[in-house]
Amino acid sequence: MTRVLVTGALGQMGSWLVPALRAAYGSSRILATDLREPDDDAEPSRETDGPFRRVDATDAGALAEAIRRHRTTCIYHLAAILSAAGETRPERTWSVNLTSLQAALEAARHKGCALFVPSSVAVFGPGTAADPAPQRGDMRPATMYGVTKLVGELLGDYYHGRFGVDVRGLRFPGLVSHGAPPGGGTTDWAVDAFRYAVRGAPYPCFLDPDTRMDLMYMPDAVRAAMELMEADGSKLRHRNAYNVTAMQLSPRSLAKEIRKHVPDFVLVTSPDPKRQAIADSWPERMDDGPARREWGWRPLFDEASMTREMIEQLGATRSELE
Ligand code: NAD
Ligand code: AKB
Repeated sequence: MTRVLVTGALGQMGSWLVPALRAAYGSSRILATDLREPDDDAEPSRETDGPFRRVDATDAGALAEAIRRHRTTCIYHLAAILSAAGETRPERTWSVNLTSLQAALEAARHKGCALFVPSSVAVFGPGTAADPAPQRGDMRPATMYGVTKLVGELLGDYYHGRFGVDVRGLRFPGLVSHGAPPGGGTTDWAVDAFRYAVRGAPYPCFLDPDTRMDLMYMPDAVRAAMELMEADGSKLRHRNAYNVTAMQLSPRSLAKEIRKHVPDFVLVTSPDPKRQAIADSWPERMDDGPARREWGWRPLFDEASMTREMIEQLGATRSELE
């Protein structure tokens, strides 16, 4: 019987993954955990509709205890500091991202759990082919976040080969969603643009409008993670971690698509050289051929269907965004 513990469950991805896991396996079998408590002032939210426990994922003892008490069979380890936030505190990013990962790997090893670890397009660096970045290529990330994600992939391979732990991972591109806002990434512009658009406000974009980036709508990302964890392990040659992708957009092309729904929407530039440098160091598109071949990955959302749904959903909660 599948019983799941999710770390970093209150973040952008966890707030979608937890409800999807609860729908698939039953609410009581999914324990959501995070360093922070759910917002008491918020409406009863999807991520708190089931068991929640405050756990610092860098505390190996506390994490192992939560895993034991929940009788966990599978861990989704989402807790991390993302790229832009990571560059403001690189030492802390190393410490949080890798201390928590090692705690999750050790718990998975000793309790016999499967483990999902999200990686990122950030594992690639300026030396990688930009379009497409291969599944295996030049991996010299220019951010501390990317370094921790690449080390995480290697650790996953090591724990699988050395101890037989069933660790699996995906290299996500920038994830776009409504609900919990993004937490300090370089691809946050692709969410922010929608939030400004539904408020009728011009969006001060921190990137050059022609910077093309690899993106995916969150429902596809959540489905990818769950499908990978259900896939036949004997077929997974690149288990830590698969490139996955859905669409490639620049701020200018996304603004054009948004204007089909919000004709007055404008994007103004408000450059941030630090985040621009990070974006410029990442590939524009990843080659997701191995994911398609080895476990049947296919994205369902493109630019048009994602934009339609984002505008509809954010428009319905417009007053909360103001
Ligand atoms: P997020 O910043 O929105 O959420 C991270 C969550 O982790 C937060 O709720 C935070 O409170 C929690 N956290 C931080 N430190 C913790 C600790 N020590 N113990 C427990 N919880 C802690 O991030 P996200 O966008 O939801 O990303 C989830 C995962 O997916 C991360 O590993 C990230 O690297 C990866 N990823 C995300 C994207 C994206 O575009 N969002 C893209 C690629 C990969
Ligand atoms: C970030 O921008 O840091 C994340 C990511 C692509 O990993 N969205």
